[in-house]
Amino acid sequence: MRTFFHVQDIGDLKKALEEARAVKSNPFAWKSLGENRTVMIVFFNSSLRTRLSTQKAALNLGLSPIVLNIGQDSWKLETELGVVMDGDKSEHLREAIPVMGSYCDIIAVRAFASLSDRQADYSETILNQFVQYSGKPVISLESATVHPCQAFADLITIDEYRKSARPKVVLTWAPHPKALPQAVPNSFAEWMNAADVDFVITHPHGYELDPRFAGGARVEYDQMKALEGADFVYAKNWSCPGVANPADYGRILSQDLSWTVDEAHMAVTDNAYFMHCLPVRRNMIVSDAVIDSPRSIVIPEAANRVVSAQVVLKRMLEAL
Ligand code: AN0
Ligand code: CP
Repeated sequence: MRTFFHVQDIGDLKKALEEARAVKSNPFAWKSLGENRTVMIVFFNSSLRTRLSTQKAALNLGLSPIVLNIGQDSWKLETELGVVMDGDKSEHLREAIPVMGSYCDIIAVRAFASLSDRQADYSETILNQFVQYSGKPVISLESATVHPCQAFADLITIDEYRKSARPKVVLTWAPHPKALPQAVPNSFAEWMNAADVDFVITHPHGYELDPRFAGGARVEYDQMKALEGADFVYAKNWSCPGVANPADYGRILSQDLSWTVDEAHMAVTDNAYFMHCLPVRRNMIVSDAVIDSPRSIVIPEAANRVVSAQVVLKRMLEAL
């Protein structure tokens, strides 16, 4: 595996889930696989789970992690090509990427969407420069349009908790005070479309996800109707994807608190589990009562980030 961006990169999902179970039940079985190998973990944005789980997954494999926070530990990096670098950016990505690549065997990168330039974000300009100039396998740790380590951990969690062969999974938009990227819902939709689940997306009008990720998924604009009989409720805020109207890209179109997942929403489900990738704003995305209830599985979901990262790193090490 040379890149981990999309569900297709992991191949057969049943095999990937079997591997996840094997890794989870015996995390240190591949302790010598990463010997004398290094993964560079690069952050352009904040993180709690991703930075910790990726390092933990590497350590389980005997793989040495190096973490770099761009602009804090490093020089501020210019990402645009062809600019006169007379501002506060001391170094260009064009040099920084091959230098980082020369110090490691695998590169993992977090670089969020700008939310200002749809064309640049949806062509993954930063992530693709890592592919082009590092010479190393690249993992997206949430780039402009995808968060595959999260979606894989979500699938592992659904597989663990499902009580039927084909559970109903509902992705619901929920309100948030700041504009957030579409990477998490894009990847969740892409992975759920590929998995054996009954998948429904619900959001206010204007929040339609890009069809390259959500294409084919059922969209139900009535949130309560969508939630009826759900086995899993996956809440997430995202800003306008700009599908119908590119001028609205990255904007907040609604802050309607009636979309906050509360006990009345959960009451119409089939005693569903509540999921969220975290970090979550309480009483914006989800009520205290729901996230504190025994049906909330946000902590085991976050714990599975180690498992998904370990399967991905293991596959990449095996292919080196
Ligand atoms: C980010 C997002 O919504 O993409 C990261 C989630 C894993 N969330 C925030 O910035 C709050
Ligand atoms: N879910 C997730 O990616 O969390 P962090 O942003 O804290 O890494």
